[in-house]
Amino acid sequence: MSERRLADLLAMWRIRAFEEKVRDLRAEGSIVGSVHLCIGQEAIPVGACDALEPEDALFATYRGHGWAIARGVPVTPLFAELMGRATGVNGGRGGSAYFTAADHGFHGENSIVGAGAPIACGAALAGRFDGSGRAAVTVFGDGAMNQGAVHEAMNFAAAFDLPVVFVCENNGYSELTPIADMVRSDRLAGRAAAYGMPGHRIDGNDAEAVRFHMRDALEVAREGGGPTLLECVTERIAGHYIGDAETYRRPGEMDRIRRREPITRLREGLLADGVPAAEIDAVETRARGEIDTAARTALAAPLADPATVKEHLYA
Ligand SMILES: Cc1ncc(C[n+]2csc(CCOP(=O)(O)OP(=O)(O)O)c2C)c(N)n1
Ligand SMILES: [Mg+2]
Repeated sequence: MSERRLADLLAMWRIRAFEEKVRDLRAEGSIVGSVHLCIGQEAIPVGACDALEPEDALFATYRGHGWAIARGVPVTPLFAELMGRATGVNGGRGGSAYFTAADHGFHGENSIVGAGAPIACGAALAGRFDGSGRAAVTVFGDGAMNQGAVHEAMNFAAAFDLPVVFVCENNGYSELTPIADMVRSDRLAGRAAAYGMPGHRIDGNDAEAVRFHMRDALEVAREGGGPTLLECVTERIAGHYIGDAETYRRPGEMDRIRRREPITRLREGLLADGVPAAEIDAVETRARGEIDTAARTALAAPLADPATVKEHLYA
């Protein structure tokens, strides 16, 4: 039992160490452009991706680095992508918010809020015709729940019994606006009933809880039972974007968030179960070592050649 949780801890540390390194690289100018970190939200991709099969299609948002890593995208070409290097997963053309890695079932980030949901319906529908048995997973935020495209996708998936899992990362904010200013009821999973599909509000800071519900939802989906909405309640420790002054935080909010964030909580659980502190801390050291090496390797690679700028363009 503690093996599984130590594996979750390593997977979460890989994402956190990656994100912290990205923050440093952005500050020193090795990464340019808009960057959104998922620090604090790591348990959702770690639990969810564990339940996916290689042929399943995942659609993430601009806050998608953690989902790519959990899906198995190697971190060296991922760093390289964010740094605009020729060795990046998309040759440095996608950057932080638009990369894709179809070889790993990661069908892209998307900076249009809620845009992944209808695309996931298309992937699921295509799977019905090509016989692949593929399920599709679309990830979006609490703010995206108010986008028309997400409503349309949920209704479409339900009406056609499509194998789609709608994963809402409810971190309580849309950019700088708290959810209480956006909706009258913040129980977002309850909306699933309106589409005739199951909806579950779960602890998004607990990878095991996410894995359990994801497995269940995928099983239903693969058996022809249609879509499920999983509202994963979490909190981001970083700002909305790098440079966000976070003046909207209430007094004591960050202290509360840090006490219940997934890595701290899992560490405390492992300690309570008698796992030695040295063994737990070695997990962080290992993850940071891997990430440092990957970042150094990526940084040493050549930048994308401007002469190739017109390649892969279709008009
Ligand atoms: C269609 C569209 N509207 C508005 C924006 C600007 N925008 C970027 S992120 C964001 C907030 C989305 O919040 P949420 O869905 O909760 O995701 P989070 O950033 O919290 O992960 C907004 C409004 C956008 N990118 N696309
Ligand atoms: Mg949000």
